[in-house]
Amino acid sequence: MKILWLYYKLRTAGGVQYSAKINSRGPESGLAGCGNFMAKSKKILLVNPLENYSPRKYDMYPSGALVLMGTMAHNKGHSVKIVHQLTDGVDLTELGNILSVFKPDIVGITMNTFQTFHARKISELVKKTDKNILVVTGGPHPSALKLKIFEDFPCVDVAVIGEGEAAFMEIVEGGDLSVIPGICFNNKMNPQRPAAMNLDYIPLPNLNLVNFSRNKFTGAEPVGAYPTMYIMASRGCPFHCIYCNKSVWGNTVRFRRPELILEEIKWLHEKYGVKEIFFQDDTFNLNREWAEQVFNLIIANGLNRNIIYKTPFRVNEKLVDKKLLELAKKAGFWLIFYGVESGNQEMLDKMKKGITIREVKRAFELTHSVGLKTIASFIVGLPGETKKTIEDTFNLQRELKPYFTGSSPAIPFPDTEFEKIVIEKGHLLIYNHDEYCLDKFIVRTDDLSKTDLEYYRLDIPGKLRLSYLKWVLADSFKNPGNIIKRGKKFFNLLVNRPRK
Ligand code: B12
Ligand code: SF4
Repeated sequence: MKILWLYYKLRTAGGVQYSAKINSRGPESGLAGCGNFMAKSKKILLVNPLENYSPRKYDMYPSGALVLMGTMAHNKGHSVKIVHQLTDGVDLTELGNILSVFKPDIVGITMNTFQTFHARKISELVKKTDKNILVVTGGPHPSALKLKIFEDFPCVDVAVIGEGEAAFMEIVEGGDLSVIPGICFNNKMNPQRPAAMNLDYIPLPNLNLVNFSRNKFTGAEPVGAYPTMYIMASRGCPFHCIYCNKSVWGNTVRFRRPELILEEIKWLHEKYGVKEIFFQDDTFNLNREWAEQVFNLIIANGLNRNIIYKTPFRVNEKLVDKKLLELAKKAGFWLIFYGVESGNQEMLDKMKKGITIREVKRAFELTHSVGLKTIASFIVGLPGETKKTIEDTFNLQRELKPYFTGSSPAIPFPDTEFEKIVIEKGHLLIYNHDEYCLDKFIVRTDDLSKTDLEYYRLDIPGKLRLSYLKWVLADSFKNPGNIIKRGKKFFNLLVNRPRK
């Protein structure tokens, strides 16, 4: 009777339908032997690949995806190892050693579009080491590419599309790959998995899995205090900016319970000594009532005394006002990140940003008036960009007087409207994701060539050197260890400016 009950529990746990027919790709698929997962503790290696091109020595933060899924698998009794290739200094040879010693059943690779080259190399290495290891990938890039991922990544067995934790746990627990919703397997796409509406299941992150205490993660600049970590307090965004890849969280916004967010803050602070938290939500001020609850709980629990916070807000008049900003300030927020993107209204309209220049100016004035610092972030090279629109951006940037600012080249991420536009217009200059990276133009506009864009964009920091220098000096006093790193960056900015 007990055995029957256990069997029933195993079949129904977490809504997972288990099947004996796990290895549905058959022995010739290279998965022979890895199907027999049921009721056995698995060894899972999770890897955050290097970026295609990166000047960085360390990751800014641990991969939220790997920490989340690693924690869930660890809590279920599986043996989990997480590798950040960059921060841990793990090249392919070292990874080969890890594979030989750890002998994982599953290797999970997280992948955004700037990590394709190394993600592929890792998947190839895994299959070369042992073809029975199941290679699973997920993240914004596979979620955007869906079935096409197998063309570019022949050594990947399973691609998890969108939100990954439920699907991944089902894979780990031995679910039938041919029916698990939300995955691509065997060149077929299984039915979509609906977005998780209740996010209460998200566990407290086990940062021991990434050896967080050694404090190598640099944080996203500017950092107000170390150690720094981030929290995703909500998922999804209802806006439709043409350059944004939303293939993971989608348009339906879901908010985590403020009490559980508070618990995560306490956990990060008490267990790992975290002193700065970056709420990286797409728009923290989308739901005013919820944001106020979070701020009030932080204040009521005294978590504004030893921890500081930063977060993105939208500038829209109906979303931001002085009262909200004052409450944020009281809750220990020191920096608000605004995605301004352009100083030209037509450009904002074309990119469907849903904001006006007037709202931008108003938000910056209000934010500064309550004593909060700001980041103004811009994109150069979206459709319609001209010399004049970039000049408008310089001018707005100077007028806003942000504490920190920067611009990124517009990147046509897969599955975005921007990608469709540049392909249609013949403005996509390189169609090889391995070449995509943070600092390179791969598009042109009607008016501007790639070289024009490079030149005019670097002129933006030219106009803003003073503000950057001011920040570097202030930060160097607070964190002397960063002086050399920042100095180099500033020097590069001055010297490596392309000349026409
Ligand atoms: C936090 C964040 C960062 C942080 C930290 C990222 C990190 N270490 O995890 C920092 C500041 C470092 C960062 C940097 C960059 N980011 Co960023 N970032 C985000 C943000 C806001 C949230 C990501 C996150 O942590 N979510 C929480 C975790 C739990 O979710 P997740 O990573 O998506 O993982 C889920 C699924 O994707 C899936 N999954 C992911 N990996 C795996 C692996 C396996 C095996 C499985 C089964 C499932 C799975 O399951 C997870 C759980 O549901 C997203 C926007 C967004 N709202 O998603 C952008 C986003 C991921 N970033 C983006 C970009 C472009 C960048 C940058 C390249 C540059 C930039 N301008 O921001 C850099 C470079 C990063 C790099 N390593 O190459 C893009 C990626 C687009 C693309 N197609 O690749 C996004 C989607 C923003 C956007 N809408 O355009 N980013
Ligand atoms: S850029 Fe920000 S506001 Fe625009 S769609 Fe993406 S997440 Fe939403």
